[in-house]
Amino acid sequence: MSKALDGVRILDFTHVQSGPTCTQLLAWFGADVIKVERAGHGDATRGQLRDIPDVDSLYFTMLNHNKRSITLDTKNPKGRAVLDALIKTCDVLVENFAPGALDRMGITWAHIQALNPRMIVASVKGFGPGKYEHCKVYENVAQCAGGAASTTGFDDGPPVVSGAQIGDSGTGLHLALGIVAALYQRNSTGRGQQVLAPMQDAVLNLCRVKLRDQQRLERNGTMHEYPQYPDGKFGDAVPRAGNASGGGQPGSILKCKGWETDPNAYIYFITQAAVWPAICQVIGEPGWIKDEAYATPGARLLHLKPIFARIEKWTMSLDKYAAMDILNQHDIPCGPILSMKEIAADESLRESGTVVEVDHPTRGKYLTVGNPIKMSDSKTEVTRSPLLGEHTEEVLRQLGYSDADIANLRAEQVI
Ligand code: CAO
Repeated sequence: MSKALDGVRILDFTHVQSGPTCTQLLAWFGADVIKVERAGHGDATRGQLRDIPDVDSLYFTMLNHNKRSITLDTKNPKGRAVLDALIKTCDVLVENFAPGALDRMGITWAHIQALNPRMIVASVKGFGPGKYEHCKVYENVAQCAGGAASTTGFDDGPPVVSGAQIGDSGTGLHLALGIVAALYQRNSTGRGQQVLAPMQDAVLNLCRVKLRDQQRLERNGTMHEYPQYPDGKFGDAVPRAGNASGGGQPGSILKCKGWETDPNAYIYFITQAAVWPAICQVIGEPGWIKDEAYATPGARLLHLKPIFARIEKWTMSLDKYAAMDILNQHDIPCGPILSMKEIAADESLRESGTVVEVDHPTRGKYLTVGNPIKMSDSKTEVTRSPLLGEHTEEVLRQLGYSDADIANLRAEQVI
């Protein structure tokens, strides 16, 4: 079966997490991704958070599937020549170096354009143009600068960063979309272009609803779906909303049976207006269906705390899966709080290829997250990440280098 991005060649100059998630997605869609790593060192994540001595870390292997790896000292003139040859033959260069690093290597936009005017150059940076454009940025910095941290957590606690890597993997997703859009536009223009996805901007895009709420707050001084309503106080910026549902359907995380010992014995429960009568029946409060204090969504907003306290009395009598089974029978939107242990064992996620077991020559079998985007005519097969420089000779031969050239480059530690 063909793949969506068959024939697309990616010069993958990415490292750590944000850039590699982008090129991994492109590889899963069928692109030939050639990861260029520093000779002798490789992507720093190969050695970070290792669980097995001298073996590529899960950090690296889980971000670099389906790629080829070559080592190259791009600051050596002979290494630069190899890089230039790659620029001439690839469609896209993806990088997430610190600001200015590519220019310092001599790989400017003008240089790339002169070699290959069809090349798309895609970059992740921490910030876009402006006062912070020269800053190095990691995940949590982006979550803080993009508005996620100030709006996450509880009202009486400090800002909180999310376990979801919205700064790194979230930006990688944004960049991948920019790249495929640029490839599509190139079909009609014949030209490459620069694609930039700043991490702050990507996080803000994912926090769009909070900028919506900032404006609602400024206009009305209150927001009725927030836990600060009706008893607490609002300040002049969007407050942290705990586990309140961000939309117009109030929701909360509620304890289930076993919560005293199991940190994940909880369920997310949404009091969707359409199923309010069913909720009342299920929890044993049929009188609430007609009671004026509870009958309408507007009235309920004044009583969310006692409503959820009553629902929790019911959820605490059941384990989260049993509660989910009953609620689903009534179309009441809910979801169990799943631990990573539970997700790793989830049969549906395994069947769909979102949780995949991969075999690696030095580490053995490990679990990874496969392609979360499913396409009917471009199936993803997850293959292991490459060893450092595993494909250096193969790629150099494809570029026309002879065995003697390759031996010389190796002797001079360029590869
Ligand atoms: N051969 C020779 N030199 C190479 C090379 C190669 N193959 N690959 C990289 N280098 C060099 C770079 O040219 C750079 O040299 P200079 O500092 O002399 O310009 C140097 O290696 C280090 O690159 P870096 O500054 O990007 O790396 P760092 O570890 O200091 O910083 C990070 C890491 C992530 C903070 C920074 O790259 C960054 O801000 N990137 C943009 C934002 C981003 O993607 N952040 C998310 C990372 S995932 O959490």
